[in-house]
Amino acid sequence: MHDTVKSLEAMIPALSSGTFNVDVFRKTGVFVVRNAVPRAVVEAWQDEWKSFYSAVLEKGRDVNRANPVSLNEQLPEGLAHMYREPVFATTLKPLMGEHIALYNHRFVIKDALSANKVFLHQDSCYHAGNSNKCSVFVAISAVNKDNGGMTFHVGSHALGSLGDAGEINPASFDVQWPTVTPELAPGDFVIMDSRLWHESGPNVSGIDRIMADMIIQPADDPTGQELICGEWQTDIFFSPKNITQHFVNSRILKIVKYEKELAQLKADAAHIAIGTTE
Ligand SMILES: O=C(O)CCC(=O)C(=O)O
Ligand SMILES: [Fe+2]
Repeated sequence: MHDTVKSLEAMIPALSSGTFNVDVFRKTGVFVVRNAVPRAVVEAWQDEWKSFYSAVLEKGRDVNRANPVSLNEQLPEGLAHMYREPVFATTLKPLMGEHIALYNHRFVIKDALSANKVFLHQDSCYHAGNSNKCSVFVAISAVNKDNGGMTFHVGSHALGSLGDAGEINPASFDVQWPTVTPELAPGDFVIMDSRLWHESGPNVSGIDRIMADMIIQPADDPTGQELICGEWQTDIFFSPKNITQHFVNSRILKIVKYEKELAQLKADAAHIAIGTTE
């Protein structure tokens, strides 16, 4: 076994604590901060989620076809700015410095409409801007293996971006990273380097798994959406939304083009099969 892996295994008990340990995080790429959000704030978020779920989502939500766990619907005011809660800036300063910004805030949920597993991947290949981003996953519900809690491949961020986007085959590497699947209580949060490999199993318990996923980065990144603390360290910005507008040609544009062509070919073939060539 690689010495790196041995030392990562020894570090696993230290990656979950009431206080963030930045030295451990730099090596593991994942850290669980327990019980650090004020109780009243967590309860307010849970109440907001419950009313939002019963008022809007329960009637049938617009399930994201590309990634079913990623909620499409606009969050209510009480959940749309969770990243402003001071504990997140305070926690991340040892890692990111005094100037911190938001890249994206969304919810990732596993309810009856999105109970399936999420394949092993890293997020960095889907991001624009600099690569020193972190997700902060905040548990709104209880999270465990049975309701589709996430599994993290400890230390895998050290490989950087893998150069393509999709499902990783971990057996294809010489190194086998240790894994952790932390159980979370509401209010616990996981800090994850966006290069870290992660996945999640199906929700088999039927108890909804609800988490916020706030992607946070230093404020010198031109893709910053909102300042969280300090001051902007850049005066040049571009939006990661609708990124294909900035390309003459690209992988995404090619996929869109091929999918259209394929749909047309299928439609033509169906016409020929029923003898209605026009
Ligand atoms: O919600 C999950 O279990 C994982 C979601 C995820 O990793 C993603 O959407 O990038
Ligand atoms: Fe992900």
